[in-house]
Amino acid sequence: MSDRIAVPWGPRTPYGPPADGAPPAWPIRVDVCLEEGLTEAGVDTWAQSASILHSNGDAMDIAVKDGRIAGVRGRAADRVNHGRLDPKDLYGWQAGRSDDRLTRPLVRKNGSLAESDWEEAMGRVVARSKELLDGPGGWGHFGFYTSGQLFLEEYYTLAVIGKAGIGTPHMDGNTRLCTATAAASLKASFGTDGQPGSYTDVDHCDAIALWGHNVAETQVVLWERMLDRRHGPRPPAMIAADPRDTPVAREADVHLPVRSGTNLALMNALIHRLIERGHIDRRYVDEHTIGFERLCRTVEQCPPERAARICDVPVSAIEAAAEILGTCERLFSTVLQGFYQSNQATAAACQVNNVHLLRGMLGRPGAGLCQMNGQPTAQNTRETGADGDLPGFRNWDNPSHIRELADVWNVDPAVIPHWAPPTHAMQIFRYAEQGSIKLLWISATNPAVSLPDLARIRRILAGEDLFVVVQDLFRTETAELADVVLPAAAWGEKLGTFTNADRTVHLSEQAVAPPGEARSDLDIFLDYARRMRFLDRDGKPLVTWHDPESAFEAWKACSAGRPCDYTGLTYDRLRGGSGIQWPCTPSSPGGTERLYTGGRFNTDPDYSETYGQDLGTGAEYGREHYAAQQPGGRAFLHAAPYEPAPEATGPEYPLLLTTGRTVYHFHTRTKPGRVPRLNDAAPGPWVELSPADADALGVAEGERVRVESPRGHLVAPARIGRIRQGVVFVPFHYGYWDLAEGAAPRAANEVTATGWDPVSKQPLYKVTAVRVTRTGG
Ligand SMILES: Nc1nc2c(c(=O)[nH]1)N[C@H]1C(S)=C(S)[C@@H](COP(=O)(O)OP(=O)(O)OC[C@H]3O[C@@H](n4cnc5c(=O)[nH]c(N)nc54)[C@H](O)[C@@H]3O)O[C@H]1N2
Ligand SMILES: Nc1nc2c(c(=O)[nH]1)N[C@H]1C(S)=C(S)[C@@H](COP(=O)(O)OP(=O)(O)OC[C@H]3O[C@@H](n4cnc5c(=O)[nH]c(N)nc54)[C@H](O)[C@@H]3O)O[C@H]1N2
Ligand SMILES: [Mo]
Repeated sequence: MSDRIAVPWGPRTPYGPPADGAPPAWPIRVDVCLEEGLTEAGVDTWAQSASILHSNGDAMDIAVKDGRIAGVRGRAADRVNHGRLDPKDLYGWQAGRSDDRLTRPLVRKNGSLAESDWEEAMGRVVARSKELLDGPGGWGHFGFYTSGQLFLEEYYTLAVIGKAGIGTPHMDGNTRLCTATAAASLKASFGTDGQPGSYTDVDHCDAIALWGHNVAETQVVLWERMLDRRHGPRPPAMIAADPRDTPVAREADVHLPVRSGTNLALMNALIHRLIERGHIDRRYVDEHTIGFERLCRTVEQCPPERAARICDVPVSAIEAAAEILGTCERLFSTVLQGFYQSNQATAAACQVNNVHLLRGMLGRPGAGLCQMNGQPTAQNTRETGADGDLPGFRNWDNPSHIRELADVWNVDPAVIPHWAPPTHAMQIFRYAEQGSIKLLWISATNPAVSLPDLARIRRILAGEDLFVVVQDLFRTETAELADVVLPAAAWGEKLGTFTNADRTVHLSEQAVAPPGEARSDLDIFLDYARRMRFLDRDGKPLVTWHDPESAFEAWKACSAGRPCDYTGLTYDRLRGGSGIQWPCTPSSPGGTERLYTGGRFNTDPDYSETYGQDLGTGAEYGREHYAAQQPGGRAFLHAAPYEPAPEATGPEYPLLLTTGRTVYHFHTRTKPGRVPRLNDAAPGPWVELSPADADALGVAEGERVRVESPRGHLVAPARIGRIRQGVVFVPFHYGYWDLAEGAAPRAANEVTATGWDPVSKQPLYKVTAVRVTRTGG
């Protein structure tokens, strides 16, 4: 195998677009990584699974040797990766074997965490829950903050517990930080969540546009598919919008190095040109969309010359991008954090939807769009309603959707919180800060490193009156602040399903036993439901399932008739071959490659997941206003003018900090930080500065610098180059669990601000005003 640390993308396997009707021609390349000395022939058993370290959904088999996970091998038969794996997946399995896994529950005694057992730990959680639920305030005291990394069955169980057992609207996932804008923009434009496109669009397209998506480092195998097309016959053109000189930007034909926070100006200018040049499919627009006139009026105000000034990019680059977008025949776009975590996130993401609607670039091979996910199972958090959504992409404001859920769960509709939008994560932490939330249950996420303004988050979690439950694999920065810590089984130690960013559902088998007394998240939630005696309206147990497969069957019933219909899937159907894309029903058992093939969208008021929001303020419109527009299956062309980001630079904080990822690490590094090959590849954070800014500051390559905002500071060595002037980049992966006590702060979120997009409520991690100074180190 080639050195995938040195060259993360491995060797090229070029290919061209298939002839019409022919299957995708992307060659198979099976990547394998086994522990030293082990060969494939020596493996005892293989357990089918898929990647849990990004949303691409790369399928793999887990090698088991002597009862331990001993490596991985890509699955050649899978539609997503044709056998390929990325560096994190090749080595990441080693983290589960780390000798500092949590193996027993911990409870806080006399101020510090002490080893305990399940009886005592769950006893404490249940006692506090009952006390709060039976007292004044009831459900209002509960907050649940979960993940994009559990399995579908676990989220669905949690959603039922929260929404029908306790009846609290205060439930969200870290998906709020991750893909809330994907969901919000899909709902706004197309009526419901769900990716229209498919990865096979890469095989067919003649242009690829990457909007704030460093796919080379964050979805390595998808990037390999793109690169292989670029190296084959009839390669697609490529556009990248990113303030940094990423591997994607270097490969692209047109790089738009926008000043962070100005995406909407760029998009409005591109659409301005498309309309002006007549590069639109007028028939598609007339038949399948609403809002064209208003969009024209809005983008009229933003010609490329104006956007060039706002974004600080050459007009010629905007013109070149508009030419590709306007003349290609099959456009595939992906959007991610450079848009979702930046200024005017939902409004900007909706403009990418608009480009596709204006050009009729949806629902055909090669003409597709992915409002990407980041985390491996974020799609499931959203579809099961373990976040601020209702299960099955139902609309909280539609009483008949609430009745459907009440019927599925056999509860009174009044129990299900639906009198206001569900509480988003940033608001949950605010309620905890103010004291109305008194029990916060955090599963599979590490907010003490990943939320903005960490000093504030630490203060909230450490608050005397807040009872914090943390369910994790390791003793994280967040676990250190908990009252009860529950040890969870990891990927490979439990059974379940999850769905990637192009709607492909994979089964993940249990390969080995969890360490010590660790239990699957599903078993923990089921145990809680039993102890709390949650009942349905006939006095029978509310949660009627007892294991992953019965939970999956329960979910299928809830998904029936909705866009994410799973009724045609079974565990057995997911075994052996490839993952399958939803919707999958008994009448479409092979799944569905693309949504909206006929130009009919999910916007009917009886079906849609939303009644619409104002893009500028997030205000909810309500059914009357929505229905009056008579969407009837047409998509919305949303329009909004550019407004500058709330975080403005000035004399005191003259630079813009943007944060993000490196190919070798995953989030707060609880896994790759424990894998020597990955950790050694990027052992600590750094500060990327443009040569001009470094010069002005007198900073040399490698010199330790201080990055500071009114919230806090971090210290890390400078890396000069590969970023536009005025913008500074710091990876957000590095917290404190493996840092010596007394060392200088190094987490990017010491500096970032509490602020979010008005529509999606996704935090604004990509635009923070800072100053950078020399430390003399
Ligand atoms: N290696 C690795 N892969 C991962 C993950 C990981 O932690 N590590 N995490 C997974 C998850 S959960 C997610 S959400 C995805 C995220 O995947 P990406 O979105 O690709 O990753 P980021 O590095 O957060 O941001 C992407 C780019 O946005 C650019 N950017 C910053 N501000 C702006 C702006 O205002 N406008 C534009 N146009 N661009 C801007 C940054 O320079 C950065 O290169 O990755 C997934 N895959
Ligand atoms: N500044 C800045 N901040 C950011 C971002 C950014 O770009 N910039 N990106 C944001 C984004 S997109 C994301 S997704 C978040 C990620 O932020 P987090 O979700 O906080 O990051 P992780 O390190 O993935 O945390 C997941 C936790 O779950 C645990 N875990 C893993 N598997 C399991 C399991 O099966 N069961 C249980 N119970 N626990 C498990 C892991 O050990 C880990 O502690 O960070 C956000 N924060
Ligand atoms: Mo994410």
